[in-house]
Amino acid sequence: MKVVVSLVLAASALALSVPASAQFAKPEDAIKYRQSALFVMSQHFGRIGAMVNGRVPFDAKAAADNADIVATMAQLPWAAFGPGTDKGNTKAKPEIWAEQAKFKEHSDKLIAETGKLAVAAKTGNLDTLKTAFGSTAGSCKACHDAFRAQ
Ligand code: ASC
Repeated sequence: MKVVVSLVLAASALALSVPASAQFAKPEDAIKYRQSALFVMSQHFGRIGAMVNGRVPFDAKAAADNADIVATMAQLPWAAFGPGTDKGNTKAKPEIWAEQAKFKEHSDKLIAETGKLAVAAKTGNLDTLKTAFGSTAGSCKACHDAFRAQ
């Protein structure tokens, strides 16, 4: 039993120490993964946007739930921009790999802004949410302008 436990612990430690880019079986999987994470994020961000823009009535609980999902999803795409994932069914510009520090600034900014969005949503105050939504959208746009092809 002890041996089994040790083996399981060793295997998990190994899995955790493998670089994130190596967690995808093939480059297409990494591309599909990051697009999926960004798509799910945009769906939930869009639901907040509909409230912020008055297209649907403000529902504080729904906004907070959506913002938590956005903040979680915002952490996921970046590990899937590893080496060799620049070609294929992707709008990712080569600059992502040529200017990695700048790209990381953008992803760190999104993670920070979506964290603030989740906090803002929990206040239940629509104006507070609007401000955080605007900053988050600005972060999405800045990265797209720099690093996503049309
Ligand atoms: C969205 C979405 C984006 C951003 C961006 C904000 O809902 O899908 O890519 O917001 O349009 O400027």
